[in-house]
Formats: sequence, structure tokens, C-alpha cells
Amino acid sequence: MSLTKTYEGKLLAEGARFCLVASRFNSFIVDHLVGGAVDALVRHGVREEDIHIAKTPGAYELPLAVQKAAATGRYDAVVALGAVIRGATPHFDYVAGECVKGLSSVSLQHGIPVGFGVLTVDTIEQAIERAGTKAGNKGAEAALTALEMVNLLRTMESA
Ligand code: INI
Repeated sequence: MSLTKTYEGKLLAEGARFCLVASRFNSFIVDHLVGGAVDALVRHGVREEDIHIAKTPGAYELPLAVQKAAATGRYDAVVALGAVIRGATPHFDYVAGECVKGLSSVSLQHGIPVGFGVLTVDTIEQAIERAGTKAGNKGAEAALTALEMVNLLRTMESA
């Protein structure tokens, strides 16, 4: 028998409150990520009234709004949802890079999980595949990852 103590999150977080921060840019994709995230959380026992949604203009603005949500102290986790599509825009690397960098620093700064549901893809087809079609729904995945992290942190705190 092993004496090693292992902590691992379950997909339950009783009474947990979530803020989904979603960008309006590429909303025809992002709306499906938001829908997937809400559906996944509710199906895992989160109350609808414990899910709040904030909208930003684009993915570049997500870190600031996520930071604000975290700073309110109202949420157990925040989930960032967006779609950066390379297409023909030279903006891609700046928008995607700054977004990723900002989100990870908010999580560490505030000590709460920040789910990363921002698609960074080359084409609209790849975005569609990840927004509820053949490659699943990355919004749902990010929300469940955040839920699991809430459970893990609770378990580690109460040990
Ligand atoms: N914002 C996105 O969310 N996705 C993109 O693909 C995108 N592109 O390609 O430009 C994008 N740009 C807008 C950016 O997020 C800011 O809102 C804008 O630069 C104003 O600060």
C-alpha cells in the first residue's frame, strides 16, 4: 500500500460561482463556446444563477475583464472565452500572445482558476470544429477544467 497522499479534483464544486468572460469579436463562434460552457457547468450541478457572463470587445481585452472579475472576490473561477483566427490579419500573434500571457498572470496573481477557452486557430473551419462540432467544444472543456480546479484547490485547502 502506498503512503503517498495524492490530491486530485473531481468534477463537483458545490455552491461554486463562475464568471464567463467572452469576447464579441467572432461572436458567431464565441457564442457557441459560451453555450457549451454554461451547459457543461449546469450539467455538473452549478446553478444557473451562479454563472455570470461579461463581454469584451475582443480577445485582447479579455485579461483585464478577467482580472476585474477575479478582483471582485465573488467568483470561485473565471473562464475566458474567445476566438482568434489567423486569417489574413497580422494582428493574430499580438492578440493571441497578449491574451494568453495576461490570462495566466491573472490566475497566479489572484489565486483562482482561470479556464482558457480561447481558440487560436488558422481558419474559420478550425474554429467551427472546436466550437461544438467534430473537435468538441473548447468552451465546455475550459469550464470543466475550471470546475475541477475549484474542487482541487478546495481539497488541498481543507487537507
Ligand atoms: N480579436 C479577437 O477576439 N479575435 C481576432 O481574431 C482578432 N483579430 O484577428 O484581429 C481580434 N482583434 C481585436 C482585438 O482583440 C482588440 O479588440 C482590438 O485590437 C482593440 O483593442
